[in-house]
Amino acid sequence: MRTDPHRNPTVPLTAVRNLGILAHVDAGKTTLTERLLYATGTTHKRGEVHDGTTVTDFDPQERDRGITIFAAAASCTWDGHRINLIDTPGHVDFADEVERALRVLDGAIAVFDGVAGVEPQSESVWRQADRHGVPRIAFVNKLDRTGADLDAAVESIRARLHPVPLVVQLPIGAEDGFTGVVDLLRMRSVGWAEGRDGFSDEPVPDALLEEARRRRRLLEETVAELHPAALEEFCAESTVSAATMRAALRDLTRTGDGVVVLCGSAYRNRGIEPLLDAVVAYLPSPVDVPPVRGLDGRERQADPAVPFAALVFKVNSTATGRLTYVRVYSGTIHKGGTVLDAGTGRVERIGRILRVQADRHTPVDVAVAGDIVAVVGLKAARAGTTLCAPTDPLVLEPPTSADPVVSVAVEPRAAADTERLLSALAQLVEQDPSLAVRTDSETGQTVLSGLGELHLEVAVEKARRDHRLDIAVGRPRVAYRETVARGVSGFVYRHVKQEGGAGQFAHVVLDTEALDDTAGFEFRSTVTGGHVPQEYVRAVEQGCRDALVEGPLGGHPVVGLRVTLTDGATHAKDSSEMAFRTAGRLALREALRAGEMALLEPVAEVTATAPDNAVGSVLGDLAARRGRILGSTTRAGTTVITATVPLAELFGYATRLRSRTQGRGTFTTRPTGYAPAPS
Ligand SMILES: Nc1nc2c(ncn2[C@@H]2O[C@H](COP(=O)(O)OP(=O)(O)OP(=O)(O)O)[C@@H](O)[C@H]2O)c(=O)[nH]1
Ligand SMILES: [Mg+2]
Repeated sequence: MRTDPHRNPTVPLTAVRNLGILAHVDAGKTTLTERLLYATGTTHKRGEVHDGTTVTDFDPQERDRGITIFAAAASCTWDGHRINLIDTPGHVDFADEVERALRVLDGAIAVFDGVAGVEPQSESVWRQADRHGVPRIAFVNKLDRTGADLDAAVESIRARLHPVPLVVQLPIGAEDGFTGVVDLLRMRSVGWAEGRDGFSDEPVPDALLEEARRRRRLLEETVAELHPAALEEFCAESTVSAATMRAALRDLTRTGDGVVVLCGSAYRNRGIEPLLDAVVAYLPSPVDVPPVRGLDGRERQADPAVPFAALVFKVNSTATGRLTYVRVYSGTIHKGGTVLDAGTGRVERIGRILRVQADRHTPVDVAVAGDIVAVVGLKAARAGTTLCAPTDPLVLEPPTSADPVVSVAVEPRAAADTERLLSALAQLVEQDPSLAVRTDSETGQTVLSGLGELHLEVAVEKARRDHRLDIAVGRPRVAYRETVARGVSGFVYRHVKQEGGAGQFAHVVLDTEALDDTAGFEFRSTVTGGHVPQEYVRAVEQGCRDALVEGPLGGHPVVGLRVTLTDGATHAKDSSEMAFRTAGRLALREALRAGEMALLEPVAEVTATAPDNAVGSVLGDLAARRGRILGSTTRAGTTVITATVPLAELFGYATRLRSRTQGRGTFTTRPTGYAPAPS
């Protein structure tokens, strides 16, 4: 029976599934989300991305651009379970939005394009999910497309992502003639008819029986190899029952040793109901995942009766007020109740609690462990803030955010709008922690930084639209770093101030050297004989960290450096932590100047696809952009080229690739860190 999720707030925790939809850009996440909502009776018409009518791509820019930019939540009910979904963006510039969503999910559907298989960003989000220990099932989408091939996609999952694929369906028909699947667990044929809702469930047609039996056998053998109970049954009975298989597949999903693979076509509405069954059967509920742990190591069970703890993963200012999206991990909150914002240390009142359906919200009175809701009334909470019971504080680990690598100067076209622009930018940064705003100390310009060209373009456009501002945007620039090319040893620095009053005395001796980890900073002390007491050593380290902010080459942050404090001296009266911190800062600044520094620039891995006749031209262009070709593969008249290219050379690449390939080329990028820049 179809039920309204909002009227069914009291499903037991074991029947809740919090899951994300993850994939490379354009794999079909939003379309799939749309179909999941439709199949569960949550919506009554099927929206399309290209018409701008989907539930989760509701932002005007998402509708205009046809891509997902912001993670959006929606929920539906299936077979007595409440499924809370988060549709995530696939474009790499919004990877931080995915990171924040992953932090609060218990499971995920990884979507793959049935033609392309595993694409670069699917690999990246897969690794992100690995890092968060989020169990997944795979959905190979777009089987209706010309060239779609489930087996090839499965092989690319095995080769590039490494879990053992556990394929539980056999497609019936191919490409335009793809009409259904054989369910290899139940050995039934499931079919979908054009233009009709629901599905047929019939015996496997004779023509497919042999192939279906072969694949079922293969699945049994693979599962038996990985799962002791399945192995036992397989040895005793020389087959594995559907019930044992289901239990084994659930276990393997949770451990990540295997990944259940289903297939279908979201666009054609095929394969959706079996996917919902698989979500319920294999993905964990909030009580199946390990309890959350505070930074102090204390654990909290997913239990409505224990003290409240929740993590904020998104903040959004809307016309109706400031919405704070939270995942409740433990306890219960009531409308009108109070919570402690662990970030500010202030107790705040929960004005309202909303169950979120993309851009529509339904007020509810309570939210319990396992829920994902939005709350109104919190003033300062940001993505990453912990909310907890004032009587029982706990701080959860916040999601990490990547460092901005691209920046643009922004200014209002009308000088009178300066204040409004600054407050619009402040609001953007508050909602998206991977954006940063600063004033350039040399030019006085306001500089907005983010993760990529598109990220900044979207941010500026949002400020334009939401605040009706006319904004001029400068050329994008990349963020450089500085590192040590040649260190110094035994660098002596004396910080002495002794005119009147309390003086300052700190004497330090430093070595500097390059670190293999080009992103890191290491500090150690080899001082002997108590020449520098421990608390002053710490102060020197702090001072060195202060100095890392601006390197000698161009004021860029310094990375890839090890500093060793080898000796020093104190003064009985005039030494202090402050004096040693200052000495550490000035000593390192001078030591870096005395050695040799190198400039580093951000580099990205580019994966470009081009029709065979344009490959030469695309390669030539990449070379002109200081690209280093890593490899290329050709399949069905299309060549996929991978190369590393300095980010600074990639501005405007989309337009160039389009013109060199008559609009048929596509590309994606993935940041890979920093590399030496030409001087
Ligand atoms: N042929 C075919 N096209 C599909 C299918 N699923 C999605 N598409 C189309 O693929 C395009 C991208 O779909 P989206 O649902 O926006 O993909 P997405 O993964 O949400 O993309 P981003 O959010 O931008 O990363 C749209 O034009 C869809 O209509 C499918 O099963 N078959
Ligand atoms: Mg999308």
